[in-house]
Amino acid sequence: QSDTVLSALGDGVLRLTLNRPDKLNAFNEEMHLALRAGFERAHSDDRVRAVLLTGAGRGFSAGQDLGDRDPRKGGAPDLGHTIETFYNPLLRLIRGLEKPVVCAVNGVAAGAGANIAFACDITLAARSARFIQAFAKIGLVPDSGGTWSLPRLIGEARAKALALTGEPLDAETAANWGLIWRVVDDPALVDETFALAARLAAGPTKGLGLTKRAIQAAATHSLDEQLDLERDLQREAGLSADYAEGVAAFLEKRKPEFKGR
Ligand code: T3D
Repeated sequence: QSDTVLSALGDGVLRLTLNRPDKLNAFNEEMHLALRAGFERAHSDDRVRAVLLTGAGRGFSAGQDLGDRDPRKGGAPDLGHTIETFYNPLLRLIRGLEKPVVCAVNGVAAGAGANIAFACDITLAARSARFIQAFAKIGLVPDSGGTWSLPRLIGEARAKALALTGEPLDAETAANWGLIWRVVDDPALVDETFALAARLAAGPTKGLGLTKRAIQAAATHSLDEQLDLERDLQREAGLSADYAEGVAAFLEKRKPEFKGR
């Protein structure tokens, strides 16, 4: 058990809080493993119906802990190995989780920290937050899916400008461009994102998970492939207990009680 990621389950929401505030929640190996364990739990624990990812202190995450990459302490590290061992599995866990992942960007999100926020399903940011493709400042390439998500979310021109300059982007512009869902006044961020995550967690999460799968698949599908996928997933959703409950509740003019099955 590591305190580099705080983990709390309530109202069906697994809240994962990056917790190295002195380092703006930069990733060291311990925090990577703790966050991975959190998302693995989200995959396997049926009580988890949604995840809320956020950071402790004034930052969301400053990406890789550069203190662990000090060239004065040894030879060049194999970053391909660290990406394969830590960042890529994390991205696959977030994208592959068939439950909503809400991200509350409470402050600066730099490097991998920014791109992890963009990989979540619904990302809200505090008005004071900013996003930085910090890789450009130290001679690296955007990772954590950044070269995939940025052009898809905001187009090649803006993606290249952000990635090549490393200029910070304020939260309001990030929302206007469609990089994130919404900006929230700083004091309201925690309550608003938790309320959203809890609302999703109380919803028909089986169907929400299938919806996530469908929208993500569209990135590589033709229209025909996507129509076939929609048919298959709708068949699966139509067999769920939540669908039966949703229709019954509508017809009986009452609030549905979804179970995520
Ligand atoms: O290596 C691999 O495995 C490959 C994968 C790479 C993925 C990546 O994410 S590469 C990109 C790494 N991140 C960065 O380059 C960002 C570095 N940080 C910054 O540029 C700035 O800190 C920020 C723009 C994010 C915030 O600036 P500011 O002025 O608000 O805060 P600060 O004073 O710079 O930082 C506060 C403290 O956090 C400070 O420590 P101190 O002086 O108070 O003891 C600073 O050193 C520390 N900190 C911030 N970022 C990192 C960090 N310590 C280690 N690693 C960091 N990334």
